[in-house]
Amino acid sequence: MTGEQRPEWANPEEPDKFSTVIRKGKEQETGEVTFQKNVRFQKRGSTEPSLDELYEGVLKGDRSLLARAITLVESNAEQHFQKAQALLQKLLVHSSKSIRIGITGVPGAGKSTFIEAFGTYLCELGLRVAVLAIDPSSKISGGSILGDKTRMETLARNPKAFIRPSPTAGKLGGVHRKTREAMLICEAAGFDVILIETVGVGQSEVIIRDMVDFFMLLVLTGAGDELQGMKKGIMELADCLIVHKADGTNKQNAEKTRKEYNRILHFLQPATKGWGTKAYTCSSLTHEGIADIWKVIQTFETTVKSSGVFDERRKFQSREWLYSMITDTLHYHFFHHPGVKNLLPKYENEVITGDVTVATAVEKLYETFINSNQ
Ligand SMILES: Nc1nc2c(ncn2[C@@H]2O[C@H](COP(=O)(O)OP(=O)(O)OP(=O)(O)O)[C@@H](O)[C@H]2O)c(=O)[nH]1
Ligand SMILES: [Mg+2]
Repeated sequence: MTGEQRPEWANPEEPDKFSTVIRKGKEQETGEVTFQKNVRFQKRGSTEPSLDELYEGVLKGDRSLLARAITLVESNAEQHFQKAQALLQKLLVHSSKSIRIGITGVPGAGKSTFIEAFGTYLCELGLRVAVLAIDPSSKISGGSILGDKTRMETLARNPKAFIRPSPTAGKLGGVHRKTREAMLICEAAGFDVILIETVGVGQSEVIIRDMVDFFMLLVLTGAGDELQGMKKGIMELADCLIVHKADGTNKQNAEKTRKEYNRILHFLQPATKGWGTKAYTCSSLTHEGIADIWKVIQTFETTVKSSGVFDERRKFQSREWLYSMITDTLHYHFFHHPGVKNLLPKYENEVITGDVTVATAVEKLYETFINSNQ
């Protein structure tokens, strides 16, 4: 560690994520230690890359600038919002040709290990792979499911790959907006495959389904009862089911489970028009089945592109994104409106005590919001 630096173990690709700066104190005659005021902010501000530097850097696939561009769109600071949107606007024309793949499954299903094996395989084929994550629990835990970059050690070191831990929700839109925007940036940077991991805890599958072209569900071997208990809704979102950890003594069982899933899938509504969702087995330890899964995805891509379903889905997703951002923006501005903030506790109280109806309270708050916005 030197002078006024971040410690060497801070990630150089994500300097903004590490807020501590070690600085020498100034010895005064009294012996007290004081700190130079504002130096840290001046220093950080002056090293912030300009819009053009970020734009050029992303297009060139410069990993450090790519990471900083994503940090910018993930920032919850209001002054970064405009710059981030200007960057995205410039990059938008460059985003299009990658395939977006969503991966879900219960905790411990082996998603991270699968991404490590699958991503590495794709890199060996010469493809560039970006891994993003949506962590629905991060709001509560503050953690990140890809904090376990260690599970993806090989992939993280691969120059053809880029791994980004999940963003945390903030006031300027939730993790969904940030993940979508990070995805656009990765596409502009020329990544061929975008893998998005989310832990399957219910609602997150629907959100991720709305962002990707192909959606896979990782499941484990289990008794018939467990299969029946699995939510039909989740299976109906998937374009393929993978019975994972099909290795060693578990291999035979995995094959049996695959057949059982296929029987159930036969009666379900397929997630994508013109595509029959099927179950496959795979092991991320032995890598058996990994190549076949990529073949399935390629067949899927050809099928849905020629039928027009691929384009149709992307258009639908853009429209959905527009509406969800409108909702986010209105929500943000409404709850940050000074008048609303001021009156809300009063109306909340009156609604609880039964002095005012909910509809009246909403109408009054809405009037306050509208009147001062005119
Ligand atoms: N036998 C076997 N074990 C596996 C395989 N893939 C993953 N595992 C093990 O399963 C455990 C969980 O793997 P992870 O990749 O962390 O699972 P995850 O779904 O990402 O878990 P969360 O991030 O907590 O939701 C680890 O101990 C892995 O070593 C596999 O193909 N075969
Ligand atoms: Mg994981």
